Amino acid sequence: MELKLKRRILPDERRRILKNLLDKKGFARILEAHNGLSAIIANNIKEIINNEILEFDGFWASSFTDSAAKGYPDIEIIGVESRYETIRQILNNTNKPMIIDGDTGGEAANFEYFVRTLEDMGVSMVIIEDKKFPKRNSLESGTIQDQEDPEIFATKIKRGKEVQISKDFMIVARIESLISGSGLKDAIFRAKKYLLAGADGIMIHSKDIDPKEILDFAMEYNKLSKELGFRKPLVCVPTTYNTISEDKLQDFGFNIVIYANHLLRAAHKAMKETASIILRSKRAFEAESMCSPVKTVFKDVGFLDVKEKDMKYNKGHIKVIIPAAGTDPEFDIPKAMTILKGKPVLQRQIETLKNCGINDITVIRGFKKEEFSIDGVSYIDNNDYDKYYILHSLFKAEEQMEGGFLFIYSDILFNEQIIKNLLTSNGDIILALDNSYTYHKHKIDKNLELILTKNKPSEQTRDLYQIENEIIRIGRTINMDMADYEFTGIAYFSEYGVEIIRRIYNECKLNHKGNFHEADSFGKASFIDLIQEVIDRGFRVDILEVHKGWFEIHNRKDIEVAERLI
Ligand code: SPV
Ligand code: MG
Repeated sequence: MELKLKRRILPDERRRILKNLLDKKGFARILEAHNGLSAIIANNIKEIINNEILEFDGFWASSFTDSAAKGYPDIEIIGVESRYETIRQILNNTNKPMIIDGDTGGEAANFEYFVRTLEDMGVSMVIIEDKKFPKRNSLESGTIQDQEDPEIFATKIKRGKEVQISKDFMIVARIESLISGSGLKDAIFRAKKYLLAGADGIMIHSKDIDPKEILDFAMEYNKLSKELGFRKPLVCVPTTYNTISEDKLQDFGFNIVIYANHLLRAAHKAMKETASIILRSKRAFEAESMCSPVKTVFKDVGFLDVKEKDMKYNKGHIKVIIPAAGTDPEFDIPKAMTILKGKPVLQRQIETLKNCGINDITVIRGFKKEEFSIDGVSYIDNNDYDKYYILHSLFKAEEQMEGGFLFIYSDILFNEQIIKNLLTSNGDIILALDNSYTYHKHKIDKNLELILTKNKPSEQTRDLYQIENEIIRIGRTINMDMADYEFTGIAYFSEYGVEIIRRIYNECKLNHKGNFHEADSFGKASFIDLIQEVIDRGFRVDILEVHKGWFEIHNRKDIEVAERLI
């Protein structure tokens, strides 16, 4: 899961993206945003069509939607500080470029300060319209649409350009001649004037449902560009003439297409319908399908990241699941209850976990469940432990997995550091792995759970930082000489990690037939068989490399060794 707080960019870096895009690709697709939430949606939405990833290249801070979202008409009524607040919300939640609808830009000295602040914030472009302050929105017919004297407007552009200090900030002149009724000729006359005053581009606006008048302008603009010997980006806002495609607009020479108000209008319609359904139904049930699930909103605004991190760093809240239901022919009691220097293995595990501040521990019992006499943990039973092995024991505690958990084999001893490192590592599924067995592998008579990783472990014995690596194969049948690591029996699952394994487990439970990786059947599957399935389905399984600090009780001989070690 991409953490929301990682979706960041510094102002200088963000500001230059739009100019680079226009220079390289010659086209940008822009969507309106009017607050943090709409910006999150505009920033992150992606569609894949014919192998092409489609997304928006940046945002339009519309004066219409910023005003409407605050309950005002679009008449330059909301002050500049209020505009900055909306812009800040959008910038804070995104990492793409931003174009500001600067209305008329106000009086020239005001505009200079506006340019200064927008440039500082990392905005890429401001578009100002050549109307008299205070303007009226252009889309409503019958409103007064007084255009500014072209000379005065050109001076405003020039003064704005003189204030900017970066190379990348752009001031675009928006021409309202087609809105005011002054016509194409006036529009082209103004375009020339504004470009010569230093405008970095021209936006031609229209509220006709037929794109003809803006296409005519585009053709004249191309001629004008030839005459001037340079061509600056051309911008349009296809709100009313919405049947023409981006491709066609591009063919006519448009470089930026702005979808200027759609997220606000969509929200407005959905809000009205939802409110009315609740009123008519006298309850909210009927409105539910109109609404995003609460969790989706939580996820988009980063609340689930917070929850996950709280869980990870506030160690007391991480849950632990220890499956201990199975049998081992060498042992006549559950291995977890084997006494090591007067204390059962499980008791020692619990003490280590409690020393790490972890108290929420669930143990799955099965074989000789009456032997489990330790307090301070919750027990769940897998009474069919002889038919359904460890993986199914784990999933008896499916509810306890919610939000993320630590998985620990019941027959291992480990120190606090492994747990602490696991809880502060990055990844949604992380297995703690050790490669020290490679130094004494000739002496090993056990069936280890071995691992192949994407990158070979470093020869270096000491490293300051954990190395990033992922598992590609896990199993008991991997050749010991080929393997990179041994699984310690300790793993971490984030909330998203849990979502992955739950989905896969439940789907396999319904549909899987025959062998399941190294198990004869899904019923006999082990934990590592599920991990292999997770990897085969394309999910990443990270590693935490540990050197010593843990010990597994494989057989009776190990008890003596463990007792010596304690
Ligand atoms: C806006 O989105 O605020 C605009 C475009 O200025 S329009 O509303 O079409 O005038
Ligand atoms: Mg506007």
